[in-house]
Amino acid sequence: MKVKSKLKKLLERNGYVRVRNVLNFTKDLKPILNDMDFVMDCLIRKYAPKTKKNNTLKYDFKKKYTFVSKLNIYDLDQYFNTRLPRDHVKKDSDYFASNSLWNLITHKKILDVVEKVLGTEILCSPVQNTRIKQPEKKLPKGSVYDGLSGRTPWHQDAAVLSTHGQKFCDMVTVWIPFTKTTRKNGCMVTVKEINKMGLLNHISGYRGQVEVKNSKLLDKFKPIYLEANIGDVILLHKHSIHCSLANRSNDFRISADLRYNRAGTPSGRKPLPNFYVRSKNKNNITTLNYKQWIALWEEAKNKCIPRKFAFKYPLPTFKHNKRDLKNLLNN
Ligand SMILES: O=C(O)CCC(=O)C(=O)O
Repeated sequence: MKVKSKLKKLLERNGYVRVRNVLNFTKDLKPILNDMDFVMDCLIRKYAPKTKKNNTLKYDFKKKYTFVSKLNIYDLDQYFNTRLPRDHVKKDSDYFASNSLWNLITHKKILDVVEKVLGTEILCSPVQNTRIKQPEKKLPKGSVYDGLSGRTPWHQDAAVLSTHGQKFCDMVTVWIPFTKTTRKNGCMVTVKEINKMGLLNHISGYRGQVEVKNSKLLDKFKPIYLEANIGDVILLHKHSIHCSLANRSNDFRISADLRYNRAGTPSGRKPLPNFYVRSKNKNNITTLNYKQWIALWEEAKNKCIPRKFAFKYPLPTFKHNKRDLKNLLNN
């Protein structure tokens, strides 16, 4: 059944929609920050010098994170993200899968919004991130263009899927701020209606970041700053070209980006968990609670260990540069 909602129309036309006041900070978001705080405590207990442990465990969230980020923990972001490490998946590979995050992923109010775009048959996509961004001036130089802790380069979300997923995944991104997000602290930026260009050629940045080819050309378009209040969510079309700015404030900017795909379309990240979160047929919903969700990730891990990677995707590269932004703009 084709979905006909105002929201979907807007998303397909503009490439983004800001939906106001969907979530409640105390009930829906703060529990996730609390769980991240717990993860930081575990990391401090494991990695901090003995003499500093007791004191730092009493720090508040931000001071603690700043401390933890200086401990030189390999792949620190992994501890705050619900995904397996991209490479070298091992039996003890850790990931952030708390009950609070499960509650967010399956939140009725989020699914009500998603249903207006994808229809009633909705799967949770394994392409999801949390992003804890310190003021850019506090970041090590190498992390400034790392999208989980620094600026995110111009890209389309469909570009980070398998070739099959790039072609056939019907997906929507739900971006959720845990802190008020402004131009100053690094909100996302997009260009209205640029999603209509379809999937473009991307290149790999200096740290493997996925970036639209010739992205400098986007500077000449009028930017749409996707500022958002706590409680709002921002929806992105899979072909929306977007990036995020530097955090030039003195405070943290924290967000999560969840994704959902329409049942019957591929996730683009096989064999990672891709399960029904809403369906008219209740028998389709087989992952009913947090523990079953973790079991799916552990099952996926066991499939990834022998092949040693969790996901790989070829950058979209169409022949003869025909999908280069540069060429499309000249047409
Ligand atoms: O939050 C950010 O910095 C970027 C998010 C993003 O690019 C995405 O969700 O696709």
